[in-house]
Amino acid sequence: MVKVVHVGDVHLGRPFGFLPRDKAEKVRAAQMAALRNVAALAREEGAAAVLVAGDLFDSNEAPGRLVRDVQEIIRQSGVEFYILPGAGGEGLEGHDGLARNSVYRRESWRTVENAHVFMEERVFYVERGRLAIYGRPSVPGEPVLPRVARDPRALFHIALCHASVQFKSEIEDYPLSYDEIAASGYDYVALGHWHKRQEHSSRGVTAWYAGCPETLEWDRDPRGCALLVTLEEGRVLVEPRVTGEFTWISTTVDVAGDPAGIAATVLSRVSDPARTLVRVKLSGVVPAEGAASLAADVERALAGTFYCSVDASRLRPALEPGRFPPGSIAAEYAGLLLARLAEITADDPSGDRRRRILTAALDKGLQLLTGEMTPQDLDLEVILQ
Ligand SMILES: [Mn+2]
Repeated sequence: MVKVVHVGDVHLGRPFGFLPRDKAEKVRAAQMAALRNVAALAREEGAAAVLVAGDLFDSNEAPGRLVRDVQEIIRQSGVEFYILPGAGGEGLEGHDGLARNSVYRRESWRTVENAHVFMEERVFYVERGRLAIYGRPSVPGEPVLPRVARDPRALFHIALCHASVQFKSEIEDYPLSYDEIAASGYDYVALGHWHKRQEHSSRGVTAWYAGCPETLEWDRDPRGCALLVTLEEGRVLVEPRVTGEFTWISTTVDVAGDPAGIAATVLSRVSDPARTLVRVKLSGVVPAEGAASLAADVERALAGTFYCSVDASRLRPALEPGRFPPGSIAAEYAGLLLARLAEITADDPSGDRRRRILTAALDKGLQLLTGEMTPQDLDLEVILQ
């Protein structure tokens, strides 16, 4: 049995420009803490390696002090780190890819004996050759999975890959198909590039995105994780383990209630307000001039959270029956859903849920019908990279 810890997309040094400066600083410190948590997890589990599937840094321009701090965490961890640079080749943009100014070309990496970077396609052997770890830096227009020959004496074969799984046809940046995953024959493919934990195993080959060890934005994993991967003969076990410090919660609340009630609804989902970033999307119907003051009131009521952002852009004035021409699809659609909403009575036990669903259908449907939203926007709400 061999264990490894898989992470990716750490994005150390990210600016978090939407946050006030002092809070952005704290989230960057949490990213560093998450990296220490990853190392601690690997030590506690006796993992043979930490695999970083690209984007360890947010940018090749990472300040020298940040790079030294990261190297110090790795050096002191006592764990072997195998690091695939992010996408982007010579002369190409890329978070921490192998451009001329690549963060991995800095001399200081030579002093970190337990950091192993895939500067080209190659294989590293660990556990006295029992485990082979393959990687190939992603370059546009080229296959993303490593093709280097396999040593049949190794018991387990793992590939690191920074790519986009083609779960649908329009995905084009560093594409990786399910057929390629299945044909690769690896025991495990450690994927990076998408910031949300998800499985993309294909016909017997186990493949996962680990998401981010510290969450970077809303609508991804609420809390950052690493994947603890246990390889046994004929079996691969993948378990998420929390490494993140902050929780990111995004929620849509109907404005039928007052600001205190809205805040209470949001807070019922928050266990540690001081370590939670909350985004509240207000939905529903208000008089046009009331939207800004309602947003401010909700923000004040949630001041006990680490950070709170209230999005009032989805609020809309009451639908006027005359807005859409009679007989048009929009008028029929709005009329149908409004009639259904009117049928829900206060003593209906599932009324709140039904009201939320119907209101969301009304909002999204009318946005689609009026062209404010495209079907692609709806897709993106489901799977985000
Ligand atoms: Mn990334």
